[in-house]
Amino acid sequence: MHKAGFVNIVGNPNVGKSTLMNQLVGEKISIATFKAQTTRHRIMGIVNTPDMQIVFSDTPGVLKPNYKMQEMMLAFSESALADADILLYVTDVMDNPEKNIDFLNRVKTMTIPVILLINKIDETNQQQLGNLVEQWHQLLPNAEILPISAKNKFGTDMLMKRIAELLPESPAYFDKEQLTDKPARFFVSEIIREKILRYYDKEIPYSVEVSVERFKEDEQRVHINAVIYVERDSQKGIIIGHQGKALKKVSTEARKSLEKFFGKKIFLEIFVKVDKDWRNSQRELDSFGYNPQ
Ligand SMILES: Nc1nc2c(ncn2[C@@H]2O[C@H](COP(=O)(O)OP(=O)(O)OP(=O)(O)O)[C@@H](O)[C@H]2O)c(=O)[nH]1
Ligand SMILES: [Mg+2]
Repeated sequence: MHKAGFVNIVGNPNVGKSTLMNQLVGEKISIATFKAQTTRHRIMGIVNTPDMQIVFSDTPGVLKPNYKMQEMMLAFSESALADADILLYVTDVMDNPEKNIDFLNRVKTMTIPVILLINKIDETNQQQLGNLVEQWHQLLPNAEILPISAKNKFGTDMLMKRIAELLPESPAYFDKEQLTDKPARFFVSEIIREKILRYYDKEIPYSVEVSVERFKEDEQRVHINAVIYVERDSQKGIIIGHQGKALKKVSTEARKSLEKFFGKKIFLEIFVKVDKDWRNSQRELDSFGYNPQ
């Protein structure tokens, strides 16, 4: 008997969805940072064993859209409600359940197994956790509740065991060698964007998109040309920084991470361009790969 299915990870921003998926898959597939709205796409991470295939999907944190890109982000989160065999609803010990109550109410009516994960329990105590479990039990009476710490891998083995039990009987959906649904270029742009989330503040990380214009791989090396798109001229100046220092830092750190990711020497060239109001242009968003089904 072979089991396979879609295990979709949803929840409010910054609760640890991407950290969790990376731990469950055992690879750094999805970027995770201390800033909310890190994840913008639906990203699959696939766990394969001879008799099982678990297709995890990491999704953007649920939000109320203020511009078109955020509408696309929400659509990715919603798509994960449509095709899940098992839903992992992630919350953390600071989260406010009322924040996106409409989304939560949709989760409440789902008939598939829902596991509610209370993450970051390393940041709370027994009593507070007891209260949270009680509160969430009222909100999602049909969900199984599991307290975890994704960062410390606490509770994740038990979660994997439970997923394996709940997974439906099915042939594999993807090639058993496949680890994700995204191409190499996607990871290049995400790794560069991760550095931007880390090294710039205010609106900068949210005004940036990274596009990989050239990706040429041979035995020993990968040559990459990437463009950082910003919305305004002033942002271009901030990205580049005084005497180009800020961009140099991003470039150096991205190259190091890319070398780890690909296990090869990386030649990376990054350019900065202004693409006015790209976050509200459907055409630009399409070209950047925001295509929720
Ligand atoms: N203390 C603690 N921090 C955690 C834990 N899991 C994740 N974090 C931190 O929480 C922050 C957000 O993690 P992400 O995995 O990016 O969260 P996310 O839900 O994917 O966020 P978005 O993509 O923005 O919706 C990061 O700083 C993580 O290191 C945990 O178990 N304990
Ligand atoms: Mg994320």
